[in-house]
Amino acid sequence: MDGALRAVVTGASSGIGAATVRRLRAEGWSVLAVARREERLRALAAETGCEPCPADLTDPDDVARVAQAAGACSALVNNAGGAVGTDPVATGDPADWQRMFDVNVLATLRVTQALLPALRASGRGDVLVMSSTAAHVVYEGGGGYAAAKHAEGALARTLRLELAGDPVRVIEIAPGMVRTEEFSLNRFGGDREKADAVYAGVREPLTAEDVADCVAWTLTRPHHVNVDLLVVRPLAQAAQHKVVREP
Ligand code: 8X3
Repeated sequence: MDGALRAVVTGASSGIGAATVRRLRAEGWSVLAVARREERLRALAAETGCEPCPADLTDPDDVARVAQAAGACSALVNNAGGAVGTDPVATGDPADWQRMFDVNVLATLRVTQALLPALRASGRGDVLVMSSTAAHVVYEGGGGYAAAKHAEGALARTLRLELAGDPVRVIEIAPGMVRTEEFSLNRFGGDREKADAVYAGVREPLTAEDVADCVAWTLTRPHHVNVDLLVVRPLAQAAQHKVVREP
């Protein structure tokens, strides 16, 4: 691994983001870890040697600070995001939908715009977008999240077209069921019982480390190899609605 490689990872304070920071650091990357929660970032920095960069990606000034701190980087892992609620479209709260657009789509847009000059200048840049299987299929109660993730996927595909000829790959990873400490808990407003029910009886949902492994694999292919889209699900989830649950 070229010691000069430097990545920016957003949503780095937990779950897939934190696992990605650990994995890239273990592979010798220099990593700027971005998230809102400073204490968690500091702990991750003490553990891995990443550089913590506390920031709220819905704030343009914070995004400008991230770009400043990133300096000469070659990879951006747009991992920040999340789901809010499981209401049907008929009764969904527009504020939840707005929040999901802000943290998934607009955060990715802002950070990508801010870092593109550096990624281009690296001569071997990567914009990785952590979408979801919800970027490709819809399901009942997932309207707002699927709409935001579809938009994030559209951003990635459009950007790939617009960057044709530039030395910047655009990679989308779309994970299905991943059991992390916070994704479902946040979605259900902290209701542990509802969050746990998502994974009830499912043998081996994906872990954050499984997805970090995908991130590392896509980023470390020879640079002429662009993994456009990597869909990854646990073996127990044959499709969004086809989940094997053991009693
Ligand atoms: C998470 C996958 O199935 O909850 O991005 O939409 S799902």
